[in-house]
Amino acid sequence: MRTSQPQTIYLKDYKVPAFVVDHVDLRFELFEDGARVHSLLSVRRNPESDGTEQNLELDGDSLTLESVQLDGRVLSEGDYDNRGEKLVVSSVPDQFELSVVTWIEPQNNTRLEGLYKSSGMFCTQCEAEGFRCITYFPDRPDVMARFRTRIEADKSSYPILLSNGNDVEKGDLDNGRHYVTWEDPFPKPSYLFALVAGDLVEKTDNFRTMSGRDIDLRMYVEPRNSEKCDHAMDSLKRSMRWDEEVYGREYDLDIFMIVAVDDFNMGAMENKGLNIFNSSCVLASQETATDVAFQRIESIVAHEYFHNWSGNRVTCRDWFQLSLKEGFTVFRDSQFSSDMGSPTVKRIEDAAMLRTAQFAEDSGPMAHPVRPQSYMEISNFYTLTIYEKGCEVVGMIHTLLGEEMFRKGSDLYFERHDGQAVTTDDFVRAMEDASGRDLSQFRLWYEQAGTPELSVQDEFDENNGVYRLTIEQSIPDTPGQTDKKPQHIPFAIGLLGADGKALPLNLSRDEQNAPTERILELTDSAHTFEFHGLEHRPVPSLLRHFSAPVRVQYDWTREQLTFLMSHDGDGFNRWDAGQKLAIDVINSLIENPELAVDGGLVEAYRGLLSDESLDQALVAKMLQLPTEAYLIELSAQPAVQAIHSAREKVLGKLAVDLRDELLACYHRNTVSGEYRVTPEDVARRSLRNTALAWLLHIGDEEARSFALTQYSGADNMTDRMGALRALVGSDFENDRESTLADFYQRFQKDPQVVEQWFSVQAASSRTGSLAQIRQLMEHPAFDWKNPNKIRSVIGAFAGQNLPAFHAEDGSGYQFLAEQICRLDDSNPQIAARLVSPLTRWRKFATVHGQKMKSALETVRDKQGLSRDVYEVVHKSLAG
Ligand code: B3K
Ligand code: ZN
Repeated sequence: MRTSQPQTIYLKDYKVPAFVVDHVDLRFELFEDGARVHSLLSVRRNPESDGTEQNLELDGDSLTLESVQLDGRVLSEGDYDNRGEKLVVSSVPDQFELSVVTWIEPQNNTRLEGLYKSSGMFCTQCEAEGFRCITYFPDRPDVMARFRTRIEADKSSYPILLSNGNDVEKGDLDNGRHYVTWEDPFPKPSYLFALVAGDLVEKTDNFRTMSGRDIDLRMYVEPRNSEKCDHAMDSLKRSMRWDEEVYGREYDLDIFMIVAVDDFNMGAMENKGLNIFNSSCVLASQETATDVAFQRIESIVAHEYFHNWSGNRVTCRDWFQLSLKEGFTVFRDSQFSSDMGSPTVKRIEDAAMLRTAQFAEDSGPMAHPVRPQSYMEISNFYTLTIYEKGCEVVGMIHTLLGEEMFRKGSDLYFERHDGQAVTTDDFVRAMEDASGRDLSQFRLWYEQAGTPELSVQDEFDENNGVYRLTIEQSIPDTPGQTDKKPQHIPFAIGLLGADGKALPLNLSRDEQNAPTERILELTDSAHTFEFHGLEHRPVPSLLRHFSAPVRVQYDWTREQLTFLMSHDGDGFNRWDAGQKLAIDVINSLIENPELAVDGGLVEAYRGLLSDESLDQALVAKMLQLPTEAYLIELSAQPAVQAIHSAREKVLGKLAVDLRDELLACYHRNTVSGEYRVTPEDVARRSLRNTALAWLLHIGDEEARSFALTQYSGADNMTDRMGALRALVGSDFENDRESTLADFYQRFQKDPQVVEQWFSVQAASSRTGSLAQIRQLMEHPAFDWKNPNKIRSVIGAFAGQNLPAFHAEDGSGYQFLAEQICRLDDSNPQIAARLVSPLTRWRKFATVHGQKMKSALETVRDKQGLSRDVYEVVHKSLAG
């Protein structure tokens, strides 16, 4: 059990390790009632440290110590101290071998950190600080060692024994046991260690690298999942090829393994040569996974694979540098997804997520810089800021340097730091050194928290044909940070003429052949740019491709937005104009619910639905109304029920007025032939399912029969789920109930599908009342030990079923507090994640805010609160 008054750890206190470990020899004896871990460390004093430290300090957590030997001599209890979370060995020599035996109980490990059991198999999760739950070790990323791992277990229950690197020896032991020894030639931090033991089927494939080496690719899954591996395997091969072509990075070991486990705290883990995945992020078949899941799997497989260079070969010096590997790797995986699918759609998805969720984080009590200055529990810092804003920061460097210089920079970074544990500053320096660009001001993106706000004013000087754009930036205060300096912001723009054509952006009177898009670089708190040679006042297209993670304030008229929706040359801004228009219309209904829905919006949507010459993938995105979560984010004091009603009213109006177009869209987009996850087919299925959902929303009888037919006849999960979701979102109560029952009947043996079944109900206001949520939690398929089930019921309720979560009486908040307290003892990481919806209590109107606050207080007052939940709750209540 962790202490309830955790310490804060500061970046400024970083010290190089006093001792380094060159080699680790591990032997695991795995049994049903526990595991014995023998560890032999080759330790030496770090020549880079000041050499004054007499004692060796190793981290440990929940370990039973059986013995300690130093250079073969058994130490007695006076020679070491293992009270608290450390093993301190006194007065050690400069170089020595330390052998430690510990006993652990993976079968009772519900935190899912370290070594634990999931559906009968042993598996590990060591990032960030799980290795210390396996054995005593300097569990910090700047200690990089070579690992040799021998695993011993019962042969019939655990025929497959895996660890990092190459298998170098195997054999049988007495009592029906066997062993396999693995050796990883690459020095690595302990967080990349992995072990798996189970009764798994192996799926194999191979990949020839650019230098002609043959790599064995292996996937290990439970036998019932053996038909769900192809997509991940194909994604892996595409990722390997792409990383060679785009970054010149080749895979380095002879084997690459992927294992799927059902109980996993997050999506996946990039352990060296042995990636471990949450089953829901790797297993797919067309009957059981939606298009969205197929795409997510492709990007997560790529992400973990890309970590082999950005994270494993070059790792983080300390956990404050987490975004060094995460931001860069997310950037790499989004480039990859963009290359594999539709770049515009990918950009829209990334920006929408960032603006909805990261901006919320950045303006709440947990706001922190991309490189934080302090933390209590590092698990709380695997955040949208570290990952997604971190990705945007790397993306801005890419924009400022251009493709070629960026590649020079990444080559230099990998070459210079291969085998090292480094900082975000080292990354930026490599980019500077390779390109000759000065990024000193740019570094503020790593240091300052908060989302920059740009306010844009324009004027047109008719006499001189000059269009003037003034842009001011400011960055709001965040916990512990005020008076921020202006940041270096790449701001992409274009100007449109009355005919919708892109105008040349002449920055001076006599400029020739000016481009029609420019990246303006903002570095001061205010800039004015002049564009010359214009006959009429242009319509500006601002922050194209979402070129920086900032908020832009400009007084758009509805006419300008409608115009940009159909004319902007930048697909992203076309989509964004549609969103802004819809937001404006929804907001006016929130202010005045009696108002009629603006016919201009209906006509704009009619245009989208009818014009088949448009990019249908973009249209599919444009048809999605802004989410409730985003509308809440944008509002200074959100009234959730009013937002919900206004949005529903707009949806209803669009569906009624555009019924013919929606029916035509539904029929036109039937996809025949083989199931493929191409941008075209994904767009068609999405359009069709959106049309269906809208029509069911208004109770259309014809659409109802289409939904029922589509549901029962579907040959893929996207269509089946699309129909189910449409029915769940309708008032056809009997159909809703019978279809949900049928769905469970069909798929009850498949946990990944049951999770989708849970979440479609928990996320909908029609099926996710608090009473219904409690019923779902009583369902035999619900499992408190399985994070996916928690996320699909409790997470979906609090994160997506917003009218129910924000119920007037505060019952949603108290419910969540109750679940957090319950989970805190068994799985603190998952419990801490669930606190997030409550952290923004200050944003909500007093009556709601106070109820959210009191739910937080309920959690705060729980006895023996974990460090994870403690940090989030206390920071949220502070100030
Ligand atoms: N690096 C892991 C995340 C580990 C989370 C630990 N609490 C997965 C990833 O980002 O690739
Ligand atoms: Zn990652």
